[in-house]
Amino acid sequence: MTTDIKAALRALHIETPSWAYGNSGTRFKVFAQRGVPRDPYEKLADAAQVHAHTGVAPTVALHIPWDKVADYGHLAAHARELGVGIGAINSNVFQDDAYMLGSVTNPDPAVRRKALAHLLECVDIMDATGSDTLKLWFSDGTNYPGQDDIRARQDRLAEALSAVYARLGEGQRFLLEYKLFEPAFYTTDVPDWGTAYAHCLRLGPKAQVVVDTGHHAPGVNIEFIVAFLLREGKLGGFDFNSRFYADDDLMVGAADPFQLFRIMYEVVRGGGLAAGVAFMLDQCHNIEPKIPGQIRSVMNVQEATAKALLVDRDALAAAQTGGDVLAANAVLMDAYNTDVRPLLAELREETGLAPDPMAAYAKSGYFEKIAAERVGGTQAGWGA
Ligand code: LRH
Ligand code: MN
Repeated sequence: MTTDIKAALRALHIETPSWAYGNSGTRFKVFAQRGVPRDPYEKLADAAQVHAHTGVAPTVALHIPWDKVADYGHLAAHARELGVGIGAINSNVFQDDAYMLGSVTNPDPAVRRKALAHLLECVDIMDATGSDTLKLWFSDGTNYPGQDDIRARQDRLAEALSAVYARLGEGQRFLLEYKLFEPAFYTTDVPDWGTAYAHCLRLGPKAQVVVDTGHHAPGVNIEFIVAFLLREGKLGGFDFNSRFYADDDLMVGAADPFQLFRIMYEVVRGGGLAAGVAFMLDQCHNIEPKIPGQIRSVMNVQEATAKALLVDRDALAAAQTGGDVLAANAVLMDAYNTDVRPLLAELREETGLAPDPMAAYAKSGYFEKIAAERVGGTQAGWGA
């Protein structure tokens, strides 16, 4: 049992987002922090620290144009030298003035062509970096009833998605991300898993859904969505974070570790650990130090996964089949209430890592080094 669990945990692959290493905030304030990267190369160097201390964060998601460089092949080679790889390429059709009334759903065909051109450019960047995943999130929506035709916008969205789908090469896929609201406050054109799923189903196997854990209405049972999409072969990945209210983008597992456990249990139960599901973090460390924030987040996913792997499936199945509600619930709670930190510390030591990645990073002196070196220039953030 433990050997298999350890093998599954060793194979866990958590992707960190380049933008988590830059400055981030809210409309009220973006707080600058010392040592923040000034370019994608420095972001990769910080991401490599997270992998060096956890052993399970070998790829980094890029966001275009935040991570725009002259030579993407050179950036990918630099990543390899650092011991990491380029993961999902994230498109950005939410920060250009042209997109005020939408990007691919905009009433103006010229704006739609501009947005589609960016999405296709992102596939070119996948080719140049060796990435096999394009992540599509559309801020598109409306703020007032009547502002635009809900059905016509779906037609425009479907047209753009078909064009991107047709451009995908061998072994490439796109993940369509949904979000209930924000920045639009009346309709959002991809507001929920059903809309994303329907578009992906119509397109084909290279189109899957990404579940951002901060993108649901309060009270939505996310693990049900996970179980359903896995069963359909349409769960492409996660944008992990946590929230108390809306799209807070806090550290995954920080606000609701039990929810993360329930989600990872459905992943384990549905064979999602070996189904090409991308476990990506999508977070903003507005007030906490960035690299330790990512290390803690990776550890939170590891702990939730270890607990999910500890569920006694036979006892659970017996209780479920026997209709023994309390026994079935107890099986899951036993796993959740198990302290898996000693198991993970042991696993790290067995793979030559320090048992406590947070302590190891703090002792490494890396922060002091980058804080001293990274003076001047423009710190990275959510601006191009
Ligand atoms: C939108 C989102 C999307 C990203 C952005 C950084 O809220 O979750 O995944 O492009 O955050
Ligand atoms: Mn996201």
